[in-house]
Amino acid sequence: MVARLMRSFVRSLFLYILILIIVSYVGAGKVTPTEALSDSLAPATAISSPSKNSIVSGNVSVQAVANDNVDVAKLEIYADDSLLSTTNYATGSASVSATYYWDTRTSVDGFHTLSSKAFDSAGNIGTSSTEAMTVDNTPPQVVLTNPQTGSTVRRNSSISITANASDSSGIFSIAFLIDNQMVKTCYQTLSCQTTWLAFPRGVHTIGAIAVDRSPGANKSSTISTLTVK
Ligand SMILES: [Ca+2]
Ligand SMILES: [Ca+2]
Repeated sequence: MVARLMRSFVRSLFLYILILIIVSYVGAGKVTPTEALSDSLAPATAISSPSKNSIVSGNVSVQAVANDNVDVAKLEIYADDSLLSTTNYATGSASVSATYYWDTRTSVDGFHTLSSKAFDSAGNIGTSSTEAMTVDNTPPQVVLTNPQTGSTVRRNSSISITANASDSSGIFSIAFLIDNQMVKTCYQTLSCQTTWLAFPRGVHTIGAIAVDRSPGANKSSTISTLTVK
């Protein structure tokens, strides 16, 4: 009798302990089948090229990168708020990149932004920070300030040739050509000067070419004529 009671007590105690273990294990949220499969972490993404605050012109290679704890299913690239490209990836691609060739000539010159958006296969969305860019497809302005076109000078006189240039991206160079021969180049300056000994007699051409500091190296030129008598 006592032995049966003891066996019953031990069996009840064992069951009680077992239930306590199961309740505490599940209650603590250690592992449940649903949670083991879920993914609540959004992918991280960024514009990796061009670097922020770049001056861009012409065709620009825009690169975005993304990574996720499980996988990146899709990566989008945006200019301002317009979708430029969508790239899809195979299941299990945890680290990805995408490239889009952006023709900046389809955008007006000035301030623009680039950003990216990454989606994982669980539907989480990660958004990059917004990177500022300046589009410059406009050639510089250049003016030959001396000599005045159409003027006449004496043979063997010393002629000062001067030009000014300006551009929203800055000036890379100003070059002078006399009768299509390069005679002088000034760099990183808005004005350039050289001296020419007027020779021989006849009509000569004096040209100035300015190049801006955009990656596309936009350029402008102007030409004057000068008669040496
Ligand atoms: Ca994820
Ligand atoms: Ca420019």
